[in-house]
Amino acid sequence: MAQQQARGAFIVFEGADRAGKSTQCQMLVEHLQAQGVAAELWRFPDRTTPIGKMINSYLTSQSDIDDAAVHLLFSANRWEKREELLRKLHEGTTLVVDRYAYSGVAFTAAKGLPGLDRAWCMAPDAGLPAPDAVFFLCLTVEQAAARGGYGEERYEKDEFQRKVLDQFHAMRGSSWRVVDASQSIDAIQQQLREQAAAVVARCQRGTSPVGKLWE
Ligand code: NYM
Ligand code: MG
Repeated sequence: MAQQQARGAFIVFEGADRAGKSTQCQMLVEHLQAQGVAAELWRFPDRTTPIGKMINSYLTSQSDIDDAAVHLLFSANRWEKREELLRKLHEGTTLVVDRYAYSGVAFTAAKGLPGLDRAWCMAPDAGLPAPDAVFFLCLTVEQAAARGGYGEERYEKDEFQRKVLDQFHAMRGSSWRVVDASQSIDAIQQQLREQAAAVVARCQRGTSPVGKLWE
């Protein structure tokens, strides 16, 4: 029988822009650390790497990159972090990750370009480590708009966000926990803490190896 090994949990936050992911991720990591759980906050795109710098320049409209090519850069940005991500998990560190491959698929597929359908968008991420849980912060475009204007980055427009949301909903799987992001920050955080505690405990028991996308 394979030896059971305790490891950190891989928790991903997804949702459209302005759903509150970054705030909630930050609060969850601080809470876990206060509970004595080794935990780190990660985010994709990781804009600090050379690939991430190209992505940042695209998102801030300092450069134009072909839609297929930039999709592959977002994916490559996850692949280049794969080894470190797995190492951290196996060292026992829980990773709370602000966006992952689901954003990659949703944002490109939402463009509705010929040839870049959902299956094409999913292909480059196949085989990446799969998260143990996806927390989907669910907010309608109207609710997001009521929070004030979007930022200045590419994709931050109502019509496009609506298409992104449709893509997220089409991808929702059984490991997704859908959280109503229109609640108060504290109410949302409370639910996330309970869900995260269960996932962290399951991974600490060492009975669930890290899976692979899109299995
Ligand atoms: N985004 C993010 C993508 O288009 N593809 C991806 O693979 C990922 C991870 O980048 N509007 C988009 C979604 C966001 C933008 O993300 C920047 P953030 O979380 O606002 O820094
Ligand atoms: Mg943003």
